[in-house]
Amino acid sequence: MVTGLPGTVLERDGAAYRVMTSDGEVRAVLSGKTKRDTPRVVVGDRVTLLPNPVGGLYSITNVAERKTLLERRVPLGRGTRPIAANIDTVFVVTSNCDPAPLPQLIDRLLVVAEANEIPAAVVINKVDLDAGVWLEERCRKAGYPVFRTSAKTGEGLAELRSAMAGRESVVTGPSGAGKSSLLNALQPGLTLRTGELSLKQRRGRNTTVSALMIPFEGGFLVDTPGFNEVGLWGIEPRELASCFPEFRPLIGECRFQDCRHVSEPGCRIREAVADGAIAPDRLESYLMLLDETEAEPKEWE
Ligand SMILES: Nc1nc2c(ncn2[C@@H]2O[C@H](COP(=O)(O)OP(=O)(O)O)[C@@H](O)[C@H]2O)c(=O)[nH]1
Ligand SMILES: [Mg+2]
Ligand SMILES: [Zn+2]
Repeated sequence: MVTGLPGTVLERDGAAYRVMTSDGEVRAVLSGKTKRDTPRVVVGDRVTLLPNPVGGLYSITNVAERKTLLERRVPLGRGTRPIAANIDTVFVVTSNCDPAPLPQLIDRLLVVAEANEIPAAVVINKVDLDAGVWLEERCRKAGYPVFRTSAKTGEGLAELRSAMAGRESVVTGPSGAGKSSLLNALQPGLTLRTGELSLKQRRGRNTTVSALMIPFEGGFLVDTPGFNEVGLWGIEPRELASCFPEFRPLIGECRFQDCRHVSEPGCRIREAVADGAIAPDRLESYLMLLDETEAEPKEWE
């Protein structure tokens, strides 16, 4: 009886996969059974490998149940496509200034994480340039853990490192916030593809867009081209409010069961905004994203 070798999928490589094991990196293909059970193995999948008796590629004989799954919705009724499995945290990196933070952009990324049921955290970088706390307070009030960092002075890097150590993370956020600088400060020499080219530019170049896992701090970074471009496709307008953690306890408490929290009387979420319990610009983000989800073409459903 041969016991399987556990591994973590790093990248798809044609018909094969690059898999990290305790014996180093190997290449593997799906066994016939795995192909039937889990036809779409993705980066982050925890797999069991058996060596091929005649040498060559390993065989993936089992895929462990996924803790989390980042999925992209596909138009025209073709359902969803898995992108990466077992992500522990999505870190949304923003800067306190230079460029000025865009709360609605941060909220959009947080909603994408929520819609995929992946825990999110906010990293506020460049605190050496601006030590202000309004953004931190706003994000904490919404229920998110916040890290304050400076890639320049090293402030807050130890806390960020321990939050990432041994775990699987996605780092996303607007261009110029300091993502590359932060990751490089943690692990010098690191290069990610993320954010270097937009999806449109990559498509124009006819290159494959697929996720990649990079060993990092005893865990992994998921380099998924354009996490923000995973977008809000397929989020139902009525599930949007539940993607705002501080709204969740109030959903169902409004006078109307189908309250959209736009202008209905007896809306508990709008009352909470008026009372100062919910930040007004969080409601603004919700309303902006609601418009977007309601405007989506529906033919793919
Ligand atoms: N003062 C200061 N500048 C920073 C910090 N982090 C990044 N930068 C600068 O901000 C610019 C954008 O950083 P970069 O890492 O390329 O951002 P990315 O687009 O999010 O990857 C660069 O000029 C960095 O040197 C920081 O914590 N403090
Ligand atoms: Mg960068
Ligand atoms: Zn309401």
